[in-house]
Amino acid sequence: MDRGGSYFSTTIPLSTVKATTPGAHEPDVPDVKPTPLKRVVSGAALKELLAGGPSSQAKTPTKEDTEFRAYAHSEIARDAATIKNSVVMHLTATFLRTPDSMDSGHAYLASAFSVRDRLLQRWNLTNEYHDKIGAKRVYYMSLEFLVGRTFDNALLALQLRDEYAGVLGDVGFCLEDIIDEERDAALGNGGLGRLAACYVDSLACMNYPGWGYGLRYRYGMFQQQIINGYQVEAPDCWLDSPNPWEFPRPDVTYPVKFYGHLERDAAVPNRFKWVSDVVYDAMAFDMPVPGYGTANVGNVRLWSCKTNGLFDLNKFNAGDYQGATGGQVAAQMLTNVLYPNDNTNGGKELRLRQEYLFCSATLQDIVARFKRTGRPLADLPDMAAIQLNDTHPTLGIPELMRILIDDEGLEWDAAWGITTRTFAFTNHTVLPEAMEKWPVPMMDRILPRHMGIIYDINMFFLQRVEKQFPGDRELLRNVSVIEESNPQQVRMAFLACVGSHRVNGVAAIHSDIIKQTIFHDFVRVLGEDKFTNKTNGVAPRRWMNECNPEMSALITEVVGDRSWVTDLTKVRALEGRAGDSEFCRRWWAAKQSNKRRLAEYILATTGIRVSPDALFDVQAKRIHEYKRQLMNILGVIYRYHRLKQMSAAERAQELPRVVVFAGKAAAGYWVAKQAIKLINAVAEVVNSDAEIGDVLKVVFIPDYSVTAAEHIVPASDISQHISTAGTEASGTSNMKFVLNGGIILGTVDGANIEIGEEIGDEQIFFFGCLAHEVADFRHYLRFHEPKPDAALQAAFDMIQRNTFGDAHTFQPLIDSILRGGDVYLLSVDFPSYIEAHKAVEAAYRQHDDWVTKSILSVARMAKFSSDRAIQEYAEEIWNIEPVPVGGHAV
Ligand code: NBG
Repeated sequence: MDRGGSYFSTTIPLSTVKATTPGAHEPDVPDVKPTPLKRVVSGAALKELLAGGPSSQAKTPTKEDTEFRAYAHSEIARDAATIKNSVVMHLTATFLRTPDSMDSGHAYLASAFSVRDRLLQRWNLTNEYHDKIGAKRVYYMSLEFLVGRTFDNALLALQLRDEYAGVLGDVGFCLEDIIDEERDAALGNGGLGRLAACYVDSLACMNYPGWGYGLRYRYGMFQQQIINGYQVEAPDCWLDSPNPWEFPRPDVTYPVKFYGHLERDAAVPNRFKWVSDVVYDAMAFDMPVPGYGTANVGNVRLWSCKTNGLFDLNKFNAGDYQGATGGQVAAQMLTNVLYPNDNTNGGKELRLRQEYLFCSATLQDIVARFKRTGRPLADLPDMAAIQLNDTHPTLGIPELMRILIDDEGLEWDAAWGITTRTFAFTNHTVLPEAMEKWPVPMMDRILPRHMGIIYDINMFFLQRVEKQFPGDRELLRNVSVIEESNPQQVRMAFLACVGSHRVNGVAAIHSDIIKQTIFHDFVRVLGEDKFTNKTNGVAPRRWMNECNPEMSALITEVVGDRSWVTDLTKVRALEGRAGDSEFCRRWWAAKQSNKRRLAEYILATTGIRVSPDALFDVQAKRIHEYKRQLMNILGVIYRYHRLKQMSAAERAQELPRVVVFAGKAAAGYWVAKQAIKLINAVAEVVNSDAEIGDVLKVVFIPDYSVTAAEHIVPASDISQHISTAGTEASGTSNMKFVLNGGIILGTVDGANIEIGEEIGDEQIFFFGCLAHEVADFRHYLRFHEPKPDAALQAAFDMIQRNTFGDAHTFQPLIDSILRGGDVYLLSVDFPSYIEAHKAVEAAYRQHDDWVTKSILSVARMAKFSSDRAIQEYAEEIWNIEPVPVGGHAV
């Protein structure tokens, strides 16, 4: 059975999730500067306290606890002189510079290292405290953390931005320029990795004991250059200069085995010894995660494959210099590069080894930390919850089984009980091409012990299914972790589902779809309760407070303080001002100023001059067929066609528009890269057409990144989220754009639906077919030629007349619609897409109403805070509680 094809063959009811009101998890963060607290516990006293303090179960603060908290406050003083001293100290002692020879690069590094000192101090206290009271922790395992920059975020979290601006100003530097010296940590592709970054931010801000675990890639997401209109990839050597935001931990290093053979332990059934010569070292680097308005600092522990011990002196002495370093090179390869794929699964052997290195080091570390508590292994699920961010970390399940059985000597059933109570799994996609599967022979060769464990997991599971549904062989085949293809494949999503106690999707519609498609049979076997929804969210710290200072100031004014930064329900207060014309004027002024900033950024990055008075229409996300950038640019071409047919007087009546694209295509994704070429070809022609002028401008901003998004997101009037219904699991940029007062033009898909429910139909422009109609349309288009409407045909004609260069270059894009079955239904949705654009224009011309829409949207976005999402995970899946260290206001 072709499971991929069946994903879309069921009827999907639209979301009916109601608004949730996040609890008041975070106390108000006062604007006033706290007076420096005195250190009340000496280092020795602290040691004593740690040795004999409250029992590991105690949660009510004791006197010692209180002292401990006071100690947490006794940190490095916050006055200008101390800050200056610490910056100068790092400048001279860490970077061998003097204040006279300081350039902005070193000003950044010295300042960043001085901020890091504060974070590391809090990091230590947080972890000591959480260990001390025996807090249960969540471990968020993700192969991607798309963090972006940290400096500004840390300054805001520590509430030291003004102080650093002052100190740097005194020595002739502007803080904004210094902030620009930082390179993004681009350890992720797109939404999945950025979600992980928002989630660790929320964990820290909400005082939840929790760590992220991932890999420290030497090369992050490639840098995108646009040459002759084409995407060209260059390596992202982000670690070439010192990285202040990580702390190397050579003391935290684990051996990780590959290949080899198994030796059965005759005495204990199910127990094996895995013998192998290929052993690499995974070494930890800790990235502190600043918590806004709290003393808690979170952590992301990233593994780097270490090369020590792999230098072969014998080969070197024999003159084989390459051979001598061969082991080192092979080890480094494992954490050299982030796989730059988004929603695809290359199935490469190196990727499997990368995943295993990650899982093995992480599970060894978690078990070692647990064992330090002295509690029996059966208690592991009471102390640790592990969340699998998609299937990439699924090998953690057999790895924990291996550790418990082979290293710790547990029986299978006991180990399985512990494992399934510890793990939970988030699915992020329904796209068949993204479903991870590994050929059994490959897995068997690289990880022989894990292949055996997976076979056993599957056998026990299928025995249970057989008992429950006797004789239903099709069901057995459908739910088997091993796909009976040639060669057989391990289905990682099924393994994750069987080995976890909860499975969740990332938006209401998505969670419904997975229950009806990929996990349909599992719902029958394992029960509906195992499957749940956790709609994504975004961090208001970065995606409003940091990236949009002017609107943030207005929100603070209306709310009365900055408490909304950690409690987004407070932005509701804006509703009361949506009809206040003076407030609307100021709101619009903030939007205009963001648009001016983006116009400058566009000029700097592309050389194109755009008018901030035009409507800014943005689509910024990974370039993928299902996201339909092609539909957007065909719409632009149609607009251009119409403009060309108008008289000058008619054109003067048109609403000026700047269409902004940004995003990267996977290096091997040819069709997506052709779409980039088409966008740039159209931009070149349209932007230099004197007749058109400012009425239409088309811009492709190169090298989309978190930092680029921080410029782009606050400046949109509308943003496009136009995936074929049922294909975008959630989307998170849709949330960011609306939170920043932009309006969505989108399909009835992913989180667009819930955003619409929250902010109201008047605030969102929906178009296109519904998810439950997609299968029928696809079926029809497999057997009938698509019928482009006049508008789409006009766009095709313009391309085919060589308006944008040689038409042959773009014919495959047109063919994907006319001859390739139009899988993403562009021809079906195009007419309603054009109508939706008209509706947007009409609404934008009603200026006052438009501004009201913008304010009301922001006012109603509380649900889409990552704090709400994390609180749901914490309460409903992880069973963890906030454990604040030393109060909150520092
Ligand atoms: C992506 C989805 C998005 C979703 C993010 C975060 C993958 C595999 N999935 O719709 O495409 O917002 O995950 O959940 O990258």
